[in-house]
Amino acid sequence: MARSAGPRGRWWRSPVSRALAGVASVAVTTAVLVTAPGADAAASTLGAAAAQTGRYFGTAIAGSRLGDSTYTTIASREFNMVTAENEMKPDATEPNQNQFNFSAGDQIYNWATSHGAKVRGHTLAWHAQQPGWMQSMGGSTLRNAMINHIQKVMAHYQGKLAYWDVVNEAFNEDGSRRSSNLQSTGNDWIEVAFRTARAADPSVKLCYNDYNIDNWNYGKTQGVYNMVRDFKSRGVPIDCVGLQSHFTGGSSVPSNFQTTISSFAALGVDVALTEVDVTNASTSQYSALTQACMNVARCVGITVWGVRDSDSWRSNESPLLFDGGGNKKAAYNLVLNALNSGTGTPTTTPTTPTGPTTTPTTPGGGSCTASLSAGQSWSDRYNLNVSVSGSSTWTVTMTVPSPARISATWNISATWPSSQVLVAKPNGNGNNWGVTIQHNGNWNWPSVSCSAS
Ligand code: 9MR
Repeated sequence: MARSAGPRGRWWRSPVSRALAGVASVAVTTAVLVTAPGADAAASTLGAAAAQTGRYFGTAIAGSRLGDSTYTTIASREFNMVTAENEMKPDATEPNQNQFNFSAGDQIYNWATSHGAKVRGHTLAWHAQQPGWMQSMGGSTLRNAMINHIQKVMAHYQGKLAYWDVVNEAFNEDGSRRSSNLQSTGNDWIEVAFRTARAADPSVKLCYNDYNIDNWNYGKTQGVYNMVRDFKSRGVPIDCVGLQSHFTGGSSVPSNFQTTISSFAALGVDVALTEVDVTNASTSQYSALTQACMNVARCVGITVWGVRDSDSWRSNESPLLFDGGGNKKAAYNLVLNALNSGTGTPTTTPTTPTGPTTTPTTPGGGSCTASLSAGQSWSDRYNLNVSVSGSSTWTVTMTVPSPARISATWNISATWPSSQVLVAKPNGNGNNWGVTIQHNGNWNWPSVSCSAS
C-alpha cells in the first residue's frame, strides 16, 4: 500500500520540522528525512505502525511461554514494548523479606530487549500478589517494607525500563480508596511510593495503573483523576496514568473513552492503555480504542494483555488479536489500519516550538561530530535525529536542559548517569539515531559532545 502523501508525510516533513532542521544542518537533515523508515509505506506490524506516530504497541509476556516458538515468533515480530505478566510483581521479586529474586523478571527483560522491545515495569505496590510475609504486615513495618521493596527493585532495573507501574489498583469503584494493608498504613502511602520511586530511578517514567477508569463519568475514574491532579499541583512525581482497558468480563469501550484519555493527558501526564483485551475481540471496540489513543497526542502507546487467545487470563472470551493457532484475527487488521492511518492528529493544538536556542551541533573531544536535526514535534514532546560522523566507535553524551527529560531513544545503547544526561554508544544499527524529549516547558535543545575511541 504505497502512499505519496498523508499524515505520515507530515510526520517527517512538517514545516516545523523543516524550519527547526534548518537551524542545525541542512545536509544532515536532508539525509535523515529522506531515509526515514516508514515515510512512504504502511507498516506491516503493530509495533512499526505505532512507531510512525511516536507510539509503541506492546504485549504482556509470560516467562513460561518463552519456549513456545509460535508465541515468540509473533511476539518478537509484532510488539516493541513488553510488560512482564507476573514476573516483576512483589511476590516474584521479593519472595522472602529483603531477599530479592530477579531471575524471572530478568528473563523477560532480556528477551524483550534482545528483540528490540522496551519494557514497562509492572508493578511495585499493589494489594494483590504480595508475598506471604508482606500480606500479614501492617503499619510502619509495612510502610518501611514497601519503601525498601521499591528502592531495591528499582535499583536492580535502574536506567533500563521505560515505565514503572509504581502503584496498581488502589481505588474502589466509587472513587474512594480501596481498603488494603497498604492503605491502612496511611492515606499518603501512594505519594510516598511515587516519591521513593523517583529518588530510586529518575530515568524511568512513573505510572499509576488501574482498571475501570475508562468511562469519564464513572466514580473510580474521577477518583483517580482527582488524585493525579492533586499530585501534579503539589509536585508529587507522577508521569503517567495507565488505563488497563480490560473490556472483558462484562465491560466494553465507553463512548467517552477519548474524553477520559484527553482529560488525564491535560493534567500533564502520559496516558497509556496498558492491559487491553476485548470480549470476542470485537472489531468495532478494538478500532474505537485504538483510534481514541491515536486522537490524543499524549496517549503514548497500547499494550494488549497477551499474544494469542490461548495466552489470555480470560481465554474463554477470546479477547486478543491472535487466535490460539497464532493467526491474525479480524481485529488485528483493524488495529493495524488505525495505527497506519496516521491520524495521530492531536485533539489539543500542538504548541509551536520556540527553540532551539542552544547551539545544536557540538564537535566533541575525539575525532567525531554529533549533528542534531529536528524530527516530529507534538505539544508536549519532540524528536531529535542525531547523526554521528568521523568515527564508528563513538560515545555521545547528551545533556538536556531541566526540566526537559529524554523519554525514548532509538538505535543506540543507552546509559543514564542522571535523569538529564544520556550516554549513547552504537548498538550495531549505524550512526543515525534519535531521542524523544519531553520538553516540560523548555524547548531548548540539549547539548551534545562526541568522543571517539
Ligand atoms: O494476567 C495475570 C494473571 O496471570 C495472574 O494470575 C493475575 C493475578 O493477579 O494477574 C493477571 O494480571 C493482572 C494485572 O497484573 C493487573 N491488572 C489485572 C490483570 C488481570 O487480572
